[in-house]
Amino acid sequence: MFLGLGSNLGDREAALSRARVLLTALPGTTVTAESGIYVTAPVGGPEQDDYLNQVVEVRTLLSPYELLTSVQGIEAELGRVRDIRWGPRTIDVDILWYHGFSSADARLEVPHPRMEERRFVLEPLAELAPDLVLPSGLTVTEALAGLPDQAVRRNDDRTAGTVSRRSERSPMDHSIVQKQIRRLAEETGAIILAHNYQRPEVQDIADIVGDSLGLSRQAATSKARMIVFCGVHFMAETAVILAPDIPVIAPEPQAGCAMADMVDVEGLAHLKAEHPDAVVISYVNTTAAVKALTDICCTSANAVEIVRSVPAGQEIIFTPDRNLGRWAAKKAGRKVIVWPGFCPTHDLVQVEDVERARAIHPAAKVVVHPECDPAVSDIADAVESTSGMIRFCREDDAEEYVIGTETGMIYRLCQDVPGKLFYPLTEMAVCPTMKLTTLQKVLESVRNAGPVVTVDEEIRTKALKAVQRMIEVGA
Ligand code: A4P
Ligand code: MG
Repeated sequence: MFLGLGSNLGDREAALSRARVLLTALPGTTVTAESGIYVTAPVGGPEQDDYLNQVVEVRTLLSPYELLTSVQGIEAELGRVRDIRWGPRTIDVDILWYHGFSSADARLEVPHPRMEERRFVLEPLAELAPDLVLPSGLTVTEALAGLPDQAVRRNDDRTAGTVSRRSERSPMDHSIVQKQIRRLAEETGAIILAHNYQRPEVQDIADIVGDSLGLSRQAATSKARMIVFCGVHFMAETAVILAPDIPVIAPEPQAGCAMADMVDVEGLAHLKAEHPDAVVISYVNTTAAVKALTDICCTSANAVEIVRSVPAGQEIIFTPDRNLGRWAAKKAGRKVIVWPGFCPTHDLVQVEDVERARAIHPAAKVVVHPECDPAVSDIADAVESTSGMIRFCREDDAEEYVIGTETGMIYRLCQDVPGKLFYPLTEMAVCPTMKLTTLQKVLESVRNAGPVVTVDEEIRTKALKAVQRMIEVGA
């Protein structure tokens, strides 16, 4: 996404700088590159002072209209008054370009209809994206060559070094800590596993990124001296269940799973007593203690298959996710008694989000996770686990996808399925505990070889049976 910033009233430089800070503070948004700042003579409008103009590149999980509302909020906060069209302004933030989106709606015209005529836009844009092809079919460089001269000058008299240049990654430079972690991991023989929902900078230092079971399977066959599991607690426990001889480290021991905590041993024992012949299927998103009371585990990738594997006529209890349980039961054509748990992050996705996403991205397919409400899954183009999403988007012939799962998955898909576009179904889908694991915590955990996750041996052997049965059905 490219935004044009302009100011010709008040402290112009401070306004541009403050706008960049406020952009970075928007949810799911980072300024990834900034052009230099240009002093430009006003184009159109009443007689007014020179402008300072700049173009910034942002990555955002906000939809185009959410971004528009947000930038108008920033303009208001910076004292923008709209009295005369093209009149003097403390700040103007225009959405020049939103990848994969175009619109002629007067509320939001994208690409910006006047950008090709304006040197004060194209000169700074050329620093960031000279080869970007504009609606006329010309690249930024070619469009600039055909423009009449306008008084536009790069403002290089600012203190040396303060003019930012294009940076490939987010403005927060993680590279030093990342190098330290990788060096320590190699020295100590640690393998770092990261879930698809982890922060991008944590995914980047992992040996393997994947879904919870895929990662635990890696743990089971690993020859590493220790396993650093960047995810949530039940995932580290599952690794301990499968790889009891290797210390499993959880960099952030407070990172739990709200859904896993919704089913407790006493409650499940009670339900089992009411249905003594029922087969208990538990999603891997459960504690080891609940797994120990379970006959067979499942993941979102194999839930349908596991439900189907239960002999017809036998009762089934499904814990803890009511959404996954109902969806799998429907697909398998079976009746299940579902535990009323849910993932708070997926459960907030609504049918209206799908309708809105389809209106904004008409060419995109909507792919959601089965932890979403069944009303959402029913209208999606595909319902897939996280590993299933990667496979689906890679093999499918569409070029754009709206993704209904935790937003960390967008980063994963961009890495694993290059050349396609991914939008979050809602930027609200952020798992608070998945994001607790920071690079700093990973560094400390590798350095301290702790905190180590433990599982009582009796519970572990019982839980292992439920996990192994699942693996046997899969095989
Ligand atoms: N709107 C439609 N499309 C967009 C978009 N892509 N980005 C709607 C942002 N807003 C968009 O915008 C008016 C309405 O346009 C908004 O309510 C929004 O829903 P505004 O920012 O309030 O008004 P404006 O900036 O005065 O108008 P506009 O049409 O955006 O003007 P421009 O094209 O930005 O021109 N000379 C120099 N040297 N430097 C400048 O920065 N800027 C202008 C304004 C004129 N001359 C200039 C400069
Ligand atoms: Mg404007």
